[in-house]
Amino acid sequence: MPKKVAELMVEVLAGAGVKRVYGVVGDSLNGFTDAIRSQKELQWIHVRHEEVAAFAAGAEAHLTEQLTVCAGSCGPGNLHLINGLYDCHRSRVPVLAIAAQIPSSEIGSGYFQETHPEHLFAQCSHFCEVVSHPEQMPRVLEIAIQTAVSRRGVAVVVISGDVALQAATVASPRLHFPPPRPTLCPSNEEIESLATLLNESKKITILGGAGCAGAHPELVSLAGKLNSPIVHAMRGKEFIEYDNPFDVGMTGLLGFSSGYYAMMNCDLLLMIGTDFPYQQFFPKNAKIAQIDIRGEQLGRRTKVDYGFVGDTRPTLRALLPRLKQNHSDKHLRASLEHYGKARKDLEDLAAPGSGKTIHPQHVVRTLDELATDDAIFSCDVGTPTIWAARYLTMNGKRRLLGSFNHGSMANALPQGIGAQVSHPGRQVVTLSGDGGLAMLMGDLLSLRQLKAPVKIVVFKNNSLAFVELEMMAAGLVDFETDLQNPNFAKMAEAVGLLGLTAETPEQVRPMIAEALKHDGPALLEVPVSRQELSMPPKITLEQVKGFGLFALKAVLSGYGDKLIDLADTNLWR
Ligand SMILES: Cc1cc2nc3c(=O)[nH]c(=O)nc-3n(C[C@H](O)[C@H](O)[C@H](O)COP(=O)(O)OP(=O)(O)OC[C@H]3O[C@@H](n4cnc5c(N)ncnc54)[C@H](O)[C@@H]3O)c2cc1C
Ligand SMILES: Cc1ncc(C[n+]2csc(CCOP(=O)(O)OP(=O)(O)O)c2C)c(N)n1
Ligand SMILES: [Mg+2]
Repeated sequence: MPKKVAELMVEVLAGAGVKRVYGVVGDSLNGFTDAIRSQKELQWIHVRHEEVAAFAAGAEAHLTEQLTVCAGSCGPGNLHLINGLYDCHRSRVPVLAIAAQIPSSEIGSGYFQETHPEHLFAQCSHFCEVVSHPEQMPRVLEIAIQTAVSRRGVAVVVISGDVALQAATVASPRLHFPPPRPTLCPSNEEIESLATLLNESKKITILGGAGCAGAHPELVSLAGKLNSPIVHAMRGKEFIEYDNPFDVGMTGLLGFSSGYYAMMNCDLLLMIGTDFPYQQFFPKNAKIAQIDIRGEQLGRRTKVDYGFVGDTRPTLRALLPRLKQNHSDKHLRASLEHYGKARKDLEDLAAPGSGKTIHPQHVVRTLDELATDDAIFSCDVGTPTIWAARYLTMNGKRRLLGSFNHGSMANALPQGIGAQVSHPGRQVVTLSGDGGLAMLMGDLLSLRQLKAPVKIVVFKNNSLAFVELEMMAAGLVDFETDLQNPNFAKMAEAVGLLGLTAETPEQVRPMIAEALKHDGPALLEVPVSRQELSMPPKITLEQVKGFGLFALKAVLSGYGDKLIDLADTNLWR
């Protein structure tokens, strides 16, 4: 029997090191899923919504740095992948999507379930092509894989079910090499000029991001030579913050005032592997140098005076021997002192709370203390992102997943699924919003079916609280942010999970411990206070005006107490 195109596809994927395909089956995918069924190297991970498949594949790709695959059947099936794929693409993780297409003879007729995935996915992929003839396989799939891996991001292969079932014309995969790992470093002259610049500057601050992964010792040595504080962007948290005597926290709305001031008070800002997006947090008068592996990233967020293309680790290795010790540590000491104060204020906010009020900060602080040394966390977009940024401690083994660049709600549970399935022995914990969990709640069912012992902590503030914050900051009265929630713990029990509720501050610790200890998936809901907004590190006139305006409206609406609470706990600290 000649090999079918679908069988060849599976062989190519397995040869490229793919372990899992996340998705939902469907007629147009039958050839592909049947080819998976009849072999052992690739596993099909059955979820309940294709968006979850894409997020889960992205989480696996982020954690393993390996190509991961998701798949959807024709029309609505693969259309559901789209938001998750956007997230993968913007996070630059190598994910391949197989988008099945309607029968090839019907394309263009407005047939049942007809869409044009090559148009739909064009914006969220580096490569998106249709296979309409068996002779295109495996070449098109191999180009897709190479593109996803080398450009880091999404590639999409669109294929009709009937084409996948045809006889392959090529017998086996064409590519037989491991993923290339070139060393990318600025030229000697460029390194020399960067060294001169750094040697001549005294007040230097480093802003590091996710592109510093794998270069922790070099980064810390660099800061030691330059006596410079290190500020990190959110996606750099897991790679930069730990064991780092130069760490002064994050900047941005969710950051620390210390991160903000360290950047604003320097003479030279050195950006390394970061695409920190918020322009208003960059210094206006300092010189700025930027190192990034992608030339197109240079100057994307701020003016840049010196731009270098290089991989962080080899670049810093080439740079370090050329650097002189900076003997002035005033800037560093001031920044560290400031950080100490900002941290202490945040720790005070993590107090257990009184009566029945549970502070979300306390929940995350406790979770941070009780979770294992190599736990994998995911946090929903919304206030859980704030608590994760501020209260989860990274240590080089723990990992943190979020939808940080795309900013999509409902990411935490799907990413938790991908993390757990690909790392069966590790503790996986989601910080889920009550809005975020509800958005893709169907996949709670997958936890049981996949025997994935993910622990879900639900921050039940009965609100879309982050948007409430945004509305208040804009001087608006909050509108349609209320959530009428079910009893999530009972619901979890009904679908076969352990369901727990921490009703008082005293119950938080024992309940988290119980959930973490449970040998299976567990959901812990915690009713948390609704107005625990975070402190913007810099209060601009615009923000004060916004809050002031809100105060007026809020009082008129009878919300005055909320605002006092907000000002007390956050803004003026
Ligand atoms: C609700 C919400 C609020 C947020 N608030 C904040 C906030 O207050 N502060 C904050 O910091 N973030 C915040 N974020 C996250 C923010 O949107 C960005 O995702 C984040 O700042 C980007 O972090 P990064 O620069 O580390 O990562 P990325 O944006 O992924 O950038 C990484 C950069 O490194 C480069 N790179 C990759 N590999 C290498 C390598 N080997 N060598 C050199 N360069 C490399 C890439 O080309 C890229 O330019 C928030 C997100 C959400 C959802
Ligand atoms: C898919 C999607 N829809 C809407 C938004 C806008 N948004 C950002 S945060 C948020 C509220 C999140 O609510 P919840 O999950 O309950 O977290 P909370 O902020 O209440 O802790 C909304 C609606 C978004 N980012 N993504
Ligand atoms: Mg909420």
